Amino acid sequence: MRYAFPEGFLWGAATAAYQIEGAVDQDGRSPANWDVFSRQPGRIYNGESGMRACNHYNLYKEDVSLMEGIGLHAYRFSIAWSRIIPDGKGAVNPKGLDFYSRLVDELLAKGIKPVATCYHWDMPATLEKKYTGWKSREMCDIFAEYCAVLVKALGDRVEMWSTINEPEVILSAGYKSGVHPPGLKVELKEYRQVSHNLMLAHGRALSAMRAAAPRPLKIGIVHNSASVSPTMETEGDIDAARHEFHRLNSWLLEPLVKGRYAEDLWNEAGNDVPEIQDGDMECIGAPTDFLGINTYFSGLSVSAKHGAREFEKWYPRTMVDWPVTPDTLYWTMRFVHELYEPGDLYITENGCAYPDQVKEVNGTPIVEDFARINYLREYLKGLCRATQDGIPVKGYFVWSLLDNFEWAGGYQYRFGITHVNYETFTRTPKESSKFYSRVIQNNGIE
Ligand code: IFM
Repeated sequence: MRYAFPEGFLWGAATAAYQIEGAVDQDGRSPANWDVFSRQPGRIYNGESGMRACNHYNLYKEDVSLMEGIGLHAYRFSIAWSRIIPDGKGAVNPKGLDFYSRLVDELLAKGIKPVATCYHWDMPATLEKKYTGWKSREMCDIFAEYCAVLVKALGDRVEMWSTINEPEVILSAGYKSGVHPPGLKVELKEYRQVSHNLMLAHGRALSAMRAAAPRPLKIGIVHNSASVSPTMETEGDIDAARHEFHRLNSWLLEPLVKGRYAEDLWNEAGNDVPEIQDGDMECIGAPTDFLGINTYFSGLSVSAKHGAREFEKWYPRTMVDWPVTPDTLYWTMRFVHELYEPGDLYITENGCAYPDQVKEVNGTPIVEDFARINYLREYLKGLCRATQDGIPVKGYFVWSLLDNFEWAGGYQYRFGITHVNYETFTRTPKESSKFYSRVIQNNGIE
């Protein structure tokens, strides 16, 4: 059986600045919130940080060659704010911009489409300190200014942009569990205010980017969905799963597409709702060109009588202890499309972590990550089914091109289709990168 994707389907790989670049003191970059946070004892596994990471900042040409070898159509990367505007606002650092300009040129020279994210969790430390991150509404315009600088400089060559990566993780990890900067645990009302600020920052950035762009661009946002799949494909299970999906995702997603908060969730929030100013909702709900979804696993909504996201404990797990649930991409795309109708959709991240190791066979280093191949194959079958249902899924980005710094988890989790030796920075393509290469070549799965 062959699982064929629509013609023109965009196959890519994703990374993020702080997770791969290293070179934290180079070319005028100022300290980022993550540099400061990583230095605090007990924050990061093994006391690690992104200080060296994969040294992509200096090895970007090698990394683009790797991409070319795989046959990637597109590369999704993020931009380090502290390289571009070291003080957070005001003066632009030309050397910082120049790095991304060279990266983009290198990609284009190899026929790879650059896809840029303005904010994937790292901001200048001074900004975070002054405003306590996204707690302050003032951050919205400061962020918009930074995004406008980016499109002014790179918009002639980078057509596809997202403003913010995973608002939900920024909120839950930064302001609820405190395992990411700024390391806070705030009350629910304040939490919702931070959430509102973040969405407003997206809206303000969107309009500033459109105004500054040298040509029409495709601008969206990337949401990490809390996915839910029905256990059986009965009407009852599907309805229960859709309902649960709505409960878990609509607080952030409905304002984006409808310009208002979901009524049932708003009413349930009682007094813990954010303060909204005139014009906020129009700004948040301004039309985008696509919606990116990051998803790795789903909970199973067993049936209407359970009606909650549950995790089946006997499912196989990846190293991060996330269940392997191959239907995830199908149901996520279907529910997002049915509930929000956002137009073009992309899977902007999907993948898995295993403790991959390099071994030598006849003098050749190889990494036999067969569990990842299995994961990708089965998940992609689900995505293919979504395209066959007519859901407008336009592309897929595997997470990640490289093993990298997995935030509070440090370097223990290897998500890459390329192995990275963190001492020598040697890259070794894993067997999964060869599998992925064939998927791209065939535009489908055999
Ligand atoms: O590494 C992260 C990434 O930065 C955001 N999405 C999830 C990935 C895996 O945890």
